[in-house]
Amino acid sequence: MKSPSACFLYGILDLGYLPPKDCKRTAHAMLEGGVDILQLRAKGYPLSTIKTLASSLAPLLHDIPFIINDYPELVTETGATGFHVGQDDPPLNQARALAGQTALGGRSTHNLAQAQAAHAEGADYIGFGPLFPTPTKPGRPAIGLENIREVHRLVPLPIFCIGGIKRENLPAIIAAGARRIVIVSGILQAPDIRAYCQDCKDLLMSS
Ligand code: 3NM
Repeated sequence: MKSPSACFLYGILDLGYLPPKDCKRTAHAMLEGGVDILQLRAKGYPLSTIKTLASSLAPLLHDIPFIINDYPELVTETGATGFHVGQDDPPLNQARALAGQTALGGRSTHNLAQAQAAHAEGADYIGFGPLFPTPTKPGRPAIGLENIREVHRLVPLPIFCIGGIKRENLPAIIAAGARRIVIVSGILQAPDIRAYCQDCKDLLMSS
């Protein structure tokens, strides 16, 4: 299994953009395009649907970490690798108690203090954003590019910049200091998901 530090392009199967029936096909295209770590994000879906879907996706992923958003209690029974939680969710040690001690735990952070706190509580990686306003999390204030270098200086974890990232603005985000990124709508709305991921991965790996 790849460790988060070996991951650069983080993809999300977000059921706000695609129905459960399209997840396998989309996951394949993302993996072919070089996505290194994949999350299932299913806001508002019943737990039973998330459980069934995650269980059907986990075996496809082999050495790609498979992360479940919000539900650490589903990690073990679905065969996922880990969980991702937000700022309003319980401490990571509580989530790990549900997910199993070997589960990867990620936390969304929106400023430097939150990023340092996530490191202190034992997160395996963090999200840092949203860099730009995004329809995927409407109303969330953008934090811009100014603190990307500083968060990398302060926090010795894999840091995945997120929020409003597209292939088009990726060079500017990399120039601002990002090494790892999450893209949700850019990938899921691309006419050719495999090619889109490949382009983004090439940009990340050549930086
Ligand atoms: N978390 P897109 S921003 C799921 O800042 C999520 O924590 C964010 O979607 C955070 O690539 C975000 O479509 C949405 O902008 C990212």
